[in-house]
This record gives sequence, C-alpha cells and structure tokens, in this order.
Amino acid sequence: MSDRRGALALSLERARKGLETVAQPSSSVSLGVEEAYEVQRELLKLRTADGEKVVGYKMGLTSKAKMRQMGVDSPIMGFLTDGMRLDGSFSLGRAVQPRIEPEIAFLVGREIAGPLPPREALSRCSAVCAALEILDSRYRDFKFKLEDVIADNGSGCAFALGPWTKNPGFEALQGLAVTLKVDGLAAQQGLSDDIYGHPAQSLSALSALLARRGLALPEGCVVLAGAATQAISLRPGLYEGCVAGFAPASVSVSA
Ligand code: 0L1
Ligand code: MG
Repeated sequence: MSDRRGALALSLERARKGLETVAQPSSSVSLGVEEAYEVQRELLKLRTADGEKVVGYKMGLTSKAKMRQMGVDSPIMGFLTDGMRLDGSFSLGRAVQPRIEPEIAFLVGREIAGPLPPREALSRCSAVCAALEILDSRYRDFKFKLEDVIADNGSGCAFALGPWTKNPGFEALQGLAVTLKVDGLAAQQGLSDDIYGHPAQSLSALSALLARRGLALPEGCVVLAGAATQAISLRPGLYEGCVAGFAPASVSVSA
C-alpha cells in the first residue's frame, strides 16, 4: 500500500466518523480511477479492522443524468457492510449531508464470477426487493470528481431493504415504476429502466468491475443496482422506496 492511498483512506474514514468533510483528493493530487479504487479498498480494510463485515456491493452513477453530470459513460461500484444496513430507522446525527434515493436490490443465490451478461448474472440471483440508499459525501457541498467519489465509496452511507421476493426474471423487471415517497407522498418518480437501461445490466457491469480486480459476488451477497431517480436531501420523516409489484423498503428518519 502506498502511503498516499493509506493516508487518503484514513482521512476519509476519520471524516466519516467525526462527521466532518475533507478536501477532495483531486484538488491536490491526480489519482486516476484505478488508484481511487485502491483507496476504496484501503477504506474497506479500515472498516473491517473495526469489526464491520462486507455484505454486498452498490452500483453508483447508473442513471444517464448522473453519468452526464460526471462526464462518464459507465457506473462505479462501492462496498456495503453490515454496519450500513438499516433496520427501519436512521438518525440524521449519523451523517453530514445525507441524501436518499430509491433502488432495486438483488440477492445472489449462486456465485457470480464475472464478467457475466445481464440475463445470466440475473439468473444467479434468488431474490429481488425494493431498496433505499442513503448517500453522504465526505466532501464539502457534495462536490467531487469521479476519482474522489470512487475513493469515498461512492458516497455510501446506509441502505434499507424491503422484503425479498423470488426473482421474477429479466422481462418482469423491465419498465417498473420506481417511486420515492416521503410521508406517503411521491417525491421522485422513475422507471427500473432508468437504472443503466435495466437493473440486470448494472449487475452485469458490477460483475465485470469485480472480475477485473479478481473478485466475485458470493452466494448471499446483496447488490444495490443503482438509483432510478435523483437523490433528495434527507429530513425527518417516513421514506419509502417503492417498486411496482414489490413491497416497499421503508426508513423512519429522526432529527
Ligand atoms: O449511488 C450513487 O449513485 C452515488 C454515486 C456517487 C455520486 C453521488 O453521490 O450522487
Ligand atoms: Mg445509489
């Protein structure tokens, strides 16, 4: 591990724990995407040394709008730990500038050692559910370049899952309405196709990103496929991530 990667990971982890923001690495060094993923890996080492366990992966920048904004044409990945999983509630005191977005999640039923095409990757998932992701950038004003946000684990903070439903297959996951509700009212609306064309396409891209680093998705692993709408700022209230045909994921947010 280079001192630089370790130092960047440590400053991001201290910022997360101390609820502070730090300067974007790109403001002083040129990292590049691969080195940014190495910083992310160092960050994960710090989290696992603290007792957290990896339970899955998240895909980010999966919508055309977010990709255009960042000037990229493919999504990014980050890790999910057991410490990030919510059991129905979230306190705003856990984050600096949290945002929330509705997603679709997969449960891997048989190892996905990529790169696998979308239908094949999806066929290895035993279950699907509606999900919510809470983002929290460790950079001031949520401003970053691509390598900054990769190093910062794709702004990952927390996630909530709805009840798992047996994987209904590729066609059944196409064109589904995805809604973010706040206190029962629709705040954002999109389609499952807004997740990189199809959520299974995002799963396939994740399998390729991991394979490039010698990693696979093990049985039991959770995958957040990506957001179908913009993320909105988090305030106290009841949030529901709804996907047509699935039971919602919900989180009650307190001050
Ligand atoms: O999950 C995501 O799409 C987040 C990717 C990073 C960019 C952001 O924080 O919006
Ligand atoms: Mg997300």
